Amino acid sequence: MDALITPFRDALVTLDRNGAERIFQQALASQSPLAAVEQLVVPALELIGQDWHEGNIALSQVYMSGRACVELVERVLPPGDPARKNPLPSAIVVLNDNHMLGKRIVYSVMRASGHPLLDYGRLDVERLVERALADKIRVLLISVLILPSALKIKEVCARLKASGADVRVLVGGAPFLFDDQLWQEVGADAVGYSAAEAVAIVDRWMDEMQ
Ligand code: B12
Repeated sequence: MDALITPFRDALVTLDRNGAERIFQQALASQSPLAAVEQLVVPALELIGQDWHEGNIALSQVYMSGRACVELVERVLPPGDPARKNPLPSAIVVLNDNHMLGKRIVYSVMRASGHPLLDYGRLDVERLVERALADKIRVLLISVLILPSALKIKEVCARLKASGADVRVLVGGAPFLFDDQLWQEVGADAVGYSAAEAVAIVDRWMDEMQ
């Protein structure tokens, strides 16, 4: 799979959609859809982020690459699993920023694994706290990809805690990959680095919280 990452990245940044599609299909021939997404799409987008950070490509190329990946990934994400194992109200949200693909993947994989959760889309702190309290959310998944959004999680956790809500917060996204202490600094209960980890952590919490 590793050998496919660079050609896939190259196809994305040169807007070669057919090439990207071909390589994605090649990955799907030997991997499950989730493994293809996490081992090919995610690392290729990380390389693209790095390229942009180093000034080698334009933001428009990052944008087009993100869009192409959304289209490829949407087609293979699993549907919800009717065998529910999660009776506690749960939700997922992107806090403030505009990076939606990670949340989309985690949402689908959670649902496919028997955790039906509300999709709050993208909210700011104020509206997230309001909604989580109104829905009596017990497990809240927050996805962020830029550091300023990650730092805002601190306010969400503090306000939920101050209201006396019995809620656990699981966070994920790029800033937590760059700094492995950050999740504790923002007051979250756990961090996950992939959709599969999100499922494992929430599975464990469900046993502990019943
Ligand atoms: C595509 C992209 C964009 C696209 C987003 C399109 C879209 N609609 O999603 C566009 C072009 C809009 C964009 C804009 C910007 N971006 Co950008 N972007 C990226 C890029 C290249 C890929 C992101 C992505 O989709 N990855 C694929 C997904 C599937 O991966 P993921 O989100 O990490 O999710 C996985 C895991 O993290 C985890 N996960 C995610 N969420 C959660 C939640 C939970 C609860 C759990 C358990 C797990 C989990 O599971 C997922 C599946 O494996 C990243 C590079 C990177 N290293 O991530 C930069 C990156 C995130 N962007 C960055 C920046 C700086 C920006 C801009 C500020 C640039 C600018 N100057 O305008 C703007 C900000 C816009 C905004 N306000 O949000 C920086 C952030 C640096 C930082 N830490 O602050 C990065 C890291 C690039 C870099 N190396 O500098 N970007």
